[in-house]
Formats: sequence, structure tokens, C-alpha cells
Amino acid sequence: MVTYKWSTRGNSVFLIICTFIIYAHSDVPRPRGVSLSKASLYTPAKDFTCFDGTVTIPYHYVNDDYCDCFDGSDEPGTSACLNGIFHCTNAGHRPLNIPSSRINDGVCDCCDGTDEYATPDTCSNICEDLGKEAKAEAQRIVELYKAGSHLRQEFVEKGFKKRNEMAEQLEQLEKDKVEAEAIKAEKEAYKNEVEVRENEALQVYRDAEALERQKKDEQEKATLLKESTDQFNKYDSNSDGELTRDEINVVNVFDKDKDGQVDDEEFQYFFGEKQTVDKEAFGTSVWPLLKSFLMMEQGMFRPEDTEQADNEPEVEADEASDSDVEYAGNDDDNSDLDLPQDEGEEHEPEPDRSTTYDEETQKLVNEATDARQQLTEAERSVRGIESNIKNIQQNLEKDYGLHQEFATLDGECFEFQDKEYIYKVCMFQKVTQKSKNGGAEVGLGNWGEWAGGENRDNNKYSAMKYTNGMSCWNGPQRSALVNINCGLETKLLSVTEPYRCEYKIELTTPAACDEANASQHHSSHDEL
Ligand code: MAN
Repeated sequence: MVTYKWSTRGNSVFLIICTFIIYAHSDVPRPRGVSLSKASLYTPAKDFTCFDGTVTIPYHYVNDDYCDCFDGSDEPGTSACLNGIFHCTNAGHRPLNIPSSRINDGVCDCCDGTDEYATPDTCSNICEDLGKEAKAEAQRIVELYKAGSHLRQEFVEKGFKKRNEMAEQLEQLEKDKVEAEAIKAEKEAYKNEVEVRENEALQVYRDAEALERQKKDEQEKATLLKESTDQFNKYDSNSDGELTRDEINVVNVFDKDKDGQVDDEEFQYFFGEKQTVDKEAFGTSVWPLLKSFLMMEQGMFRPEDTEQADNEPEVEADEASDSDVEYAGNDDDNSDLDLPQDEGEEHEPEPDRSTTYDEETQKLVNEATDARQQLTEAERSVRGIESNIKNIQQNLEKDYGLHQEFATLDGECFEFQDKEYIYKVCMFQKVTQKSKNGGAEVGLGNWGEWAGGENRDNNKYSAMKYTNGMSCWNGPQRSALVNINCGLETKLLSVTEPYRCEYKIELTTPAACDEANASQHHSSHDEL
């Protein structure tokens, strides 16, 4: 049961009268704000039942400026119900439904002015003019689609051709791949075969080299041992086979900082935790450290440096005398050292990698090198074919429209410049932005998917979405929506950035001039 609020009902007598005015041009009498299709639901001889069926009221409660129905259906011609819908007939143009809250709000929503009936002078009826304009626009669209559809047909034909060609190419590439893989297998077998022979021949050289290296290592070891033994014997002044701190205290080279004494730190540096070392320990732990100091000292006291010593007499002279003490009477002490000036004589140079082989070996090496190159080329060829196959497969998987009309646009790029940027849309690939003041290109998105359909024109192919562009500073990754409309030329009409780092691009192309979509295009835009 519904309780009627009699106290307020009837307050707006004027409105009630007005809202029952019967439309002059309409054949079917109906309350204000009711569309022709719903007229039969309002019968003056009967009570009115709300559309949702919840309440039935006397007919004269309709449009009495008091909301009785939850769905607002009893007040189509007043703003009494929050959810009421007012219908304007807009004779001469297109009918329109508006929220009933816009009734008598001082704003002309209906071109026939019927939404502002309380102040009839507020809105004049401009439906005839709008109707004419709309008709002209509709005609323009029809003609545009008509002209564009011829061009579109070319896109369709080219698209099918391109797709067929891609399918043929793929078939051919699959064959080429089988062949290239067979060649690769052949080259690999040949390479393995010649490498076996090459290896056998080179093994002789490797063995010889290993022997050579071994000899050299042994020689080096012997030299080192002799050096360290000689030095040990020299420092072991009492020849008891143990080197003590007393014995090294008088040896200048242990005095690293040349302050005239071998202090604890210096002693520990060479001897570690030991107090004495025998010949063997000297060779393994002291000599490797000492040798470089000895070499340095030797360098310092080269004959040519002695001349300079006159200019900086004190330090140099001291050192010279220390050295004299250290090596006095034993000029040959260092003759066996592996000193830089002796290197050339003492050591064989490293074996040259580009060994000269005998004729037969060289022939095998050349053959193997050639076989390796041939295999590399065969592998490259297989990889090249595989990459082409992948590209074509990816393209074949792309949705180029119901009739392949967008196929020829794949990879085509179109530019648009505004005051600040140059935008580029490379169809089915990416969208970029470049500042006119220079700097790197900014990726606004890579080809993602068709984004028309429910969102736009009820046509999946009326918008393209490019996603995963460069990250926006403190924001999302950039993305671009390309709206596609019929036009006689493929070009960009505008680029805007309605939200930061979200770009909206308008593009026209004959590919979109499908006459089946012309009316759709027209009506969906009118609904706005
Ligand atoms: C650049 C451009 C603009 C974008 C800002 C966001 O300047 O890519 O389009 O809005 O970065 O920081």
C-alpha cells in the first residue's frame, strides 16, 4: 500500500495543467515527457501502474509534481522524481531522453524547448535548423563512406594479397629451413670430421709445446732455487744452515725504509712469525718477497745513477755505502739473479701462438678453419630463416580487420606535429613522441589490441590501443589510443593528452570506410 502525501499534492496547479497539455503535433495524446512508444502505458480512463509494477495510482496523479513511483515513471514531465526521464519529441530533429531533473532548470536541453515549459520564452524551437544540419552531416557521412568505400576496396584487395603472399612466403621459408638445416647438419659433420684430423695433427705440436713448457718450468725452478740458495748462503754468515735476526740485521736489503736498521716490522715482513729460517723456508717464503727489493736496489745503484748522486749526495751516498758494505768482496753475488737486464738472456720468449706448422698440418688447419666458417654461415642462414618465419607468423596472427583492410597499413608511419612535439604512429608497431627542442624519442606504446566495440561505434576496428610505453615520471607507463574514422586519406588529425601520459590520437583512413558502419557511426555520434 502506498500512502499519498495529499498535503503537497495539488500545490502546483499550474504545473499540473501544463503537464497534461497534449502534444499538438502528436497523433497520440499522452502526458508531458512521455515518448510515443510508452504512450499506451498512460491511459486517462484507467489508474496508472508504475512501470516496475509496485504501485497503482489514480491517473490524475501522473505528472502532479509528486513522486509516487520508485522508478519515477509517474512523473515524466516534472522534476519530482530523482530518477525520472523526460522525453523530448524534437520534431524535425531527433527525439531525446533527458533526466527529469533538467526540466525547468533554465537550460535548454531539448531543441524544441519543451523541457523549459514553465518559461516558454526561455528556449526557442531550433529543431528544424538542427535537423537540417544533422541531415546535411548525415549526407556528408554517407557520401564520405561511399567515396571511401571504393578506396577501402583497394585496401581489402591489397590486404588479401599481402596475406596470401605472407602465407606463401611462410610455406617457402619452411621449405628453405628444412634445406638450410640439412646443409647445416652436413657442414657440422664435415667440420667434426676435419677437426678430428686437425686435432691429431695439432696434438703433436701441443705435446711438443707441453714438453717445452715443462722444461722451462723446471729450469725456472732450478734458477730460483739457485738464486735463493746463493742469497741464503751469503746471509748465513756462520754457515749453520739457519738465518737469524742477527745475521740479517747487517744486510741492507732487509732494511726497507733505509733508516739504518732492520726493525721488528721489517723483520716480521720477511720472516713472518718465525725467528729463524732454514734454506728451504727461505726459498719458499723469504726469497719471493726479498727478490724484488734486491732487484730495486740493483736498479738504484746502476753506474749512470752514481753521477746523479753528486747532486743529491746525502741519501744516495748513504745507500751507496750500505750497498758497498752489503756486497763488498762478492761482486758475483747477484750474477745469477733473474734481474730485468738479464731477462732476455735468461728466458725464452713465450711460444708464439701462431706457430708455423708443417705443410700437411697447415693444410688440415686451413681445411678445419674453412669448415668452421662454413658451419657458422650455415648456422647464420638457419637463424635468418627462423627469424623471418617468426616475423611472418606474428604478422599472420595479427587481426587486420574482417576483410584484411588494415593489412597494408602494417608498418606504415604517420606523423602529426603540435607546438611542442612530433608524434608518430607506426601502424601495428608503435607510437612515439619527439620534442621539437631535440632529445630522445619517447615511446608512447607498442601495438596492443583493437579497442573499439562496446567503447566506440560498436565496432572493434574503430580504435587501436598501444600500450607499455616509456614510464611516466611518478606515473603509469605511457599508452595511446588511436581512434580510427573513415577518411579519404590515411592521416593523423589530432593528438591530445587528456590524462597525463595517456594520449588520444584521431586517425582517418579509407580502410575504415565500411558502408555497413556508416549509419552506426552517424547514430552513435548523435547519441552524444
Ligand atoms: C614528457 C611528455 C609529456 C608528458 C610528460 C610527463 O614531457 O612525454 O607528454 O606529459 O613527459 O612527465
